[in-house]
Amino acid sequence: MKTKVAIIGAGPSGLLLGQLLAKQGIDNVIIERVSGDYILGRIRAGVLEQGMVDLLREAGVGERMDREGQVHTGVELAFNNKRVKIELEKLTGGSTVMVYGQTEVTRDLMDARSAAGLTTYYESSNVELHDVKTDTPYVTFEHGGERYRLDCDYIAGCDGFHGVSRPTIPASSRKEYERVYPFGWLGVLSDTPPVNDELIYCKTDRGFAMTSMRSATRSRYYLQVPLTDKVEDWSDEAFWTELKNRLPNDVAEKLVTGPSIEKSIAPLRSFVCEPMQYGHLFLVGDAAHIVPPTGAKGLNLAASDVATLYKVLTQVYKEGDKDCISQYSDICLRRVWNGERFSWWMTNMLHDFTGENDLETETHAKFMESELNFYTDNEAGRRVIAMQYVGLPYEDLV
Ligand code: FAS
Ligand code: PHB
Repeated sequence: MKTKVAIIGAGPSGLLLGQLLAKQGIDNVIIERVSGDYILGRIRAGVLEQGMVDLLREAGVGERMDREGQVHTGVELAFNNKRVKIELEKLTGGSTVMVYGQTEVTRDLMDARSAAGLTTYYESSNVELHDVKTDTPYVTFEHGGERYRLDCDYIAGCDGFHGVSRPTIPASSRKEYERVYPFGWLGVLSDTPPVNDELIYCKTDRGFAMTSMRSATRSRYYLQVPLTDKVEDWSDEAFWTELKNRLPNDVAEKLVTGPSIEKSIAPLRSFVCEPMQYGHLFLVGDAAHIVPPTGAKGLNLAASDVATLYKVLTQVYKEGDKDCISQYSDICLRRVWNGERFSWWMTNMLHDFTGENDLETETHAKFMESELNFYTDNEAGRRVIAMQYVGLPYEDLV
């Protein structure tokens, strides 16, 4: 088999790239490890930056998002018995975010790919990338009991943090940066009306909590929990009780509880692999970087990687310009590190890092308390938060 671009992974990165390339007539094949239903069962991001919204519309999959998504003009930070509104639209001169779940983005992309008759090999195994430093790379994989070889010009590694693409780059040719946080996020999805019309990030002595939503009838809530916790340790009742303990009183009073339809614990880490390109292999999204979800950047950084790779490959195939390939990694990494720093900063300001009688962490907590007060007490500080939350501009090729 032969294609122009082999895409490893049918998450949002792979599907969005495949859709955009197809619109330019650039043939591509996606090879995915699990089933489409399994991917749709993973509950992840909820907030889309304007750049991602625009990209989904450009890919021709924005119709349901525009109909069912919710445009948000602000978010709230709650701490020290006060609620501070970060007026995104006002502070950035018009930028907003769209609340529309990653599950729905993925579903729209899957439906569009299927309708376009594009090839996706779900439930593939033993995926291996070969000769990525040559002009004739190829992928081998097993599917339906058969072994396949896919020859291509380029490989897009959209296979997430645990994928096969990043390890294909020799350890001597890549540098990995990482910070693992000493807690996780316990998330619950419930078919209950959201407790507040905007997201609230709550910092409390009991730990972080967050209120979000997927629609007017479906809510998403999070609690900071120790890494030693297991999801089976948390009954629905225990979750709702602790959430109420961490929400501002006037919000807790309004909380509508109900059975969880999804409940999971996600570890938090900051991670970046440099470079994001090796020969004819490009790393995209979580395959190259991970952020703690406190800044709502994970999915959005994946989208900006896709935008850059889409520009590069369009330039290669439409203009015959291969020189632009060398720009991919640097352009992506400039925006990735901005997202990493913002996510690390928000995580440090809003979570409880203190250990038992640990002066180091208690001193850190005092610094972060002062940081949060300083940046929320004045409009310039709130503008710094707002500019990063809505997303910094995408960079064009030079
Ligand atoms: P993905 O991991 O989504 O997709 C990679 C795909 O590659 C998967 O379908 C996988 O099955 C496949 N794959 C892996 N190995 C393979 C192989 N060897 N061969 C073929 N296919 C292979 N981001 C936010 O912005 N907000 C959030 O609240 C948020 N919450 C999250 C919660 C959790 C538990 C996790 C894990 C992530 C969360 N994220 C969040 C980040 C998340 O949204 C990612 O940024 C997003 O899924 C990135 O998309 P992809 O790069 O496509 O990677
Ligand atoms: C979510 O709705 O899942 C969500 C929103 C914002 C975040 C993290 C998660 O920062």
